Amino acid sequence: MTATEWFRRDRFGMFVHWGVYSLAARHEWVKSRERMTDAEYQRYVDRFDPDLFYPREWARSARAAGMRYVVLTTKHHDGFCLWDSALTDYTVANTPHGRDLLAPFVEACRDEGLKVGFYHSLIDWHHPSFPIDGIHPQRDDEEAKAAPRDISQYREYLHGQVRELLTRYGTIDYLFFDFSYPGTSHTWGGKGAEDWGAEELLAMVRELQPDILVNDRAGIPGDFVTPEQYQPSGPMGTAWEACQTLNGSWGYDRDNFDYKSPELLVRMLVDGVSKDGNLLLNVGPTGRGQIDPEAETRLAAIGEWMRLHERSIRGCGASEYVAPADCRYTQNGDRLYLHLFSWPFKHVHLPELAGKVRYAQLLSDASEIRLEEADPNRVAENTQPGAQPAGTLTLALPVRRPETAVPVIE
Ligand code: H79
Repeated sequence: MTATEWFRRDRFGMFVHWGVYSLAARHEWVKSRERMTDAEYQRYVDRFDPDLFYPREWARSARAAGMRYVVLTTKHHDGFCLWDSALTDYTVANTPHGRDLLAPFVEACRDEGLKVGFYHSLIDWHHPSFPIDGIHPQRDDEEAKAAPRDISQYREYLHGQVRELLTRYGTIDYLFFDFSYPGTSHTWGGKGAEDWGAEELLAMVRELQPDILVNDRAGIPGDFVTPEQYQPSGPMGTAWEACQTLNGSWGYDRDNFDYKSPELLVRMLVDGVSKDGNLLLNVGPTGRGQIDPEAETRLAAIGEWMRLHERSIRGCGASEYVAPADCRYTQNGDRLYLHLFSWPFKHVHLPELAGKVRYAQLLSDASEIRLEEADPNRVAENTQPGAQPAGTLTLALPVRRPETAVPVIE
């Protein structure tokens, strides 16, 4: 199986944003938002002691939710490293916890049969050679801005750290670089492929991990695209993945209760698969290392849905047929799954499917759904309201929506 094959089959992964910003508990951009100096931010580094870090529990939660890969932030924009890098002291080794977090994470994922992904920030708000631009925490510090900063030194550091990540932990299946922001240089002092040495960086990545999948945010094409909008881009057939938060923040955000409902999260997954895409759904564990109950509740609810409907997600992709309003099709071979985002009254009419369907059933309980095809000779003369055009297949649904229902038709 090629790398892209597992990715397209699995469809659903867990994103984990975790670092010293989890202690601030008010968004992973807190250092930039509040324009903190390194000295001010140090209070979190000095107190990072995740005594409830049980990666096996993360992996079990992911698996139970129907996810098949997990992507952890090795370093976010704040520059703090979750592993004991030889290239900086700004790591977990110099916190009260004092030891590498990536090895136990990778092992836990492997033990639970999950693919392993690393997120690595291209942006670095700690490295002394990273130029201060419009999103940097020190953007108002004239003295800091006046000092020369040579990005080539940062580039070397970036490449060296990625080499560590891809040589110390065995096979890594997936790499998410984040992010390039070229073309807006007047306001933001944008950065892109040349700053990161992206061509050379990707060549090294592929040499060290020949089967790895790399995203497209280093400013040059990768193996899949990561659109910010919930809409794929690129030529037909391009693998893509939407990454989404549970509550609008990636890092643990204690006072934010703006959570998406489990129903909405399932729809996001379905909508993506119906367009041939993946969903990487984020959790932000607490500074102690736990996925909080609000997040766990949602993962469990998605898992309950997946228990009954996994077949309409895993191994599925877009259908050649166009789904009716408020519906999505996902398809696997000759199995077509009709996801109803709202429950119609008694009937759902499927254009173009007359004569093409042998059998239909509810996926949740395997109960038969009866098919109705209008007599083609009568269709032409029927001009009553609600008349369906020739070629339409009608499914006779129960009037009341069953608890969870995805009709499947073959
Ligand atoms: O890690 C998560 C976020 O912290 C990080 N990517 C996800 C996976 C992320 N945060 N914000 N963004 C990505 C996009 C930010 C865009 C903007 Fe801008 C920042 C818009 C305005 C300020 C980019 C930089 C465009 C102009 C400057």
